[in-house]
Amino acid sequence: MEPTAYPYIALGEEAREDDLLCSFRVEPAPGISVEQACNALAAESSIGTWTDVGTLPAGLRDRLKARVFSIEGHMAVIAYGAELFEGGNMAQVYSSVAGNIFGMKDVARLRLEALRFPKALVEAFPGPALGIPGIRTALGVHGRPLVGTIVKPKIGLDPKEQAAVVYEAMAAGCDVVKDDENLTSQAFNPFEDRLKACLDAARRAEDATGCAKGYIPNVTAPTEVMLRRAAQVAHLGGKFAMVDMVTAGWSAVQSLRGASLGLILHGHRAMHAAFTRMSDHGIAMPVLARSARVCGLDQLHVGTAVGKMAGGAAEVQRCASALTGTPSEEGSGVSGQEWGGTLPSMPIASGGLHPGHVPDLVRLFGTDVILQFGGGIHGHPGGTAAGTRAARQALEAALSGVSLAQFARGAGELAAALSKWNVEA
Ligand code: RUB
Ligand code: CA
Repeated sequence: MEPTAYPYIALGEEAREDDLLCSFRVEPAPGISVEQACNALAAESSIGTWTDVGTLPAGLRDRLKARVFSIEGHMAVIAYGAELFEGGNMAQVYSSVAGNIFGMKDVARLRLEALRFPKALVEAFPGPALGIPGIRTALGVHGRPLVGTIVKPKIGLDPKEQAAVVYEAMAAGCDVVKDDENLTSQAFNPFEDRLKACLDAARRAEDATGCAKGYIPNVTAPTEVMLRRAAQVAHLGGKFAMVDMVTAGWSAVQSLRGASLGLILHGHRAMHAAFTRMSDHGIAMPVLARSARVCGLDQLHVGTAVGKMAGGAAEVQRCASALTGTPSEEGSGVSGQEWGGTLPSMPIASGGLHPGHVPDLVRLFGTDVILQFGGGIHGHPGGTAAGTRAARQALEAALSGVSLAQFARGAGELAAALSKWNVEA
């Protein structure tokens, strides 16, 4: 074989079935060619370093090195052999293919656009314990999106006040009610007191409505504390637990999943936009969504396209299909993923939503989605219960193909919501 200045470049080679594939957008630093940058990326993200080392025999390098097998403009695809990865260790995967490389001087900008796990690696993780079918069974809701709310204010209420909001929203028609991402166990609202009060509220709402309800407590904390809190949720008969998956980290998520408590695990993604938002640097959100499903989150925030948070329809749909998709729906190559027996996770649309957005959301997501309104329920002029009814009315309208304006003629809460949030109907 011809010695080459760029031993990690293997243009034209085929990827192997059991390779982990990454598609990167690469913007080399001034004076660096794209080949040189890609070579450096492939080396650093697999087995190499900045210079030749005598401790790396050529045979070992050739067996384990990552291979850049395609470069088209700024886009490069790198293949990593399965041997490079430890089964069931997502932190190790990210430390490899999404680690040091983002800080290398050879690249001015670098974005991991897509990541395909080899099937055997997917199967080395547990995946969701319950997934979409388990969520639907637990709540007894089939054939329509779930409706949920985040208690607002984000933080500040005491356990009794929090539970009163939980009850009001559930009794009026919310399937699930959750804590906000920065509510954990502050002095004004200790976790255990809140958990007991809110699970009691959920039970009372179940009795009042005859429908199953889910309170989603945020258990995010240092891992051992988080696991204690989650165990307490299960012990007290809760159905869900929420983890802030980015701030807590993949290993925390995996530990929660590994505890096998029988809970539906809700992933909030606070902080993701620090590295998902820029189109030329960071990690694309669908990569996180796919990884979250692999790790075993049952449901995950993926954006809304129409609400207050950044992220357009194409990105949101890619995230949703990473959670729910089968290989044929996800495409082939780096964009396709073999899922084996891994259950689908439920996408959550949340962030700045109000009832006026519902028809667009149903068009975007179909029925496998949780529509989650915070301000868009509690900010209703008639309060939480009226806001919940308005959201359910909007959903009924959208599912029956009736315009919101028309439906609102016989639904006062929806009419008030459309007027408050200036929905042109
Ligand atoms: C939404 C909310 C969530 C956002 C985060 O409240 O509390 O934290 O969903 O965004 P509100 P994303 O409905 O009042 O805006 O889901 O995009 O991560
Ligand atoms: Ca929030």
